[in-house]
Amino acid sequence: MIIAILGAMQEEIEPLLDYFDDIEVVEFAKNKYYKTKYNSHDIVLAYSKIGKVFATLTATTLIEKFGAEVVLFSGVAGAISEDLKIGDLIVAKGLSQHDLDITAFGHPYGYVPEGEVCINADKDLLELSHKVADELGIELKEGIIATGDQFVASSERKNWIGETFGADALEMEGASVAVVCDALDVPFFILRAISDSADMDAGFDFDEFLKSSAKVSANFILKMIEKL
Ligand code: 4EZ
Repeated sequence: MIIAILGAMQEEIEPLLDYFDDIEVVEFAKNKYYKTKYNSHDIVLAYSKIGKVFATLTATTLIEKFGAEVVLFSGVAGAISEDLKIGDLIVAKGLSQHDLDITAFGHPYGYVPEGEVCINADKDLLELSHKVADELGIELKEGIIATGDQFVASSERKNWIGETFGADALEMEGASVAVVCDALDVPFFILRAISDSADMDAGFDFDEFLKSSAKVSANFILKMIEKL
């Protein structure tokens, strides 16, 4: 199988690049794609750069140019739910765009005609992830992830996103990957480890915990691949 592993930032993909050997680098569309083999799989890794537009470009490229048959996202997120602490893992069961707003026309937040407020992730991959977590004794929460082109560092904004979308965590790429994979009919899995709580301390916490939380997420992705 051709497995794509996607992050937004170099720090989110670095632990995986360190893990694999024999990597071939392919440059395309002002980005680098890292190809390798693992067990019987072809793996293609990339970090998209931050935000919805870059994530959309990269997810589409991974599928249309590199032939990805499954897309696994690994990275960090800000917590909304009080249950999520720095370093905790959350997998998205559904994803919404919290900054998509044509409410002036009577539509709900996150909705545009012919789109969906929430896109569901692949059931089989979710099931597999819980199996992997159980086997390893790792706690893995499942919830809604909200995506937008904003680094959220305000309790007010974070609470609004939580209430409006029923979201448990927030970040800046997941829903883009969901839109692309849903449209192209490719199963996807969005995993995030918490780096901050999207409040006034978020900038500081993010800098402090980006690397350690990115590793937590990347390590889990490696365990998932063993089972694919
Ligand atoms: C975006 N990613 C953050 C990129 C920040 C600064 C140089 C995840 C994330 C996040 N996104 C972690 N915490 C967040 C927060 N509080 N708001 C939005 O996917 C780059």
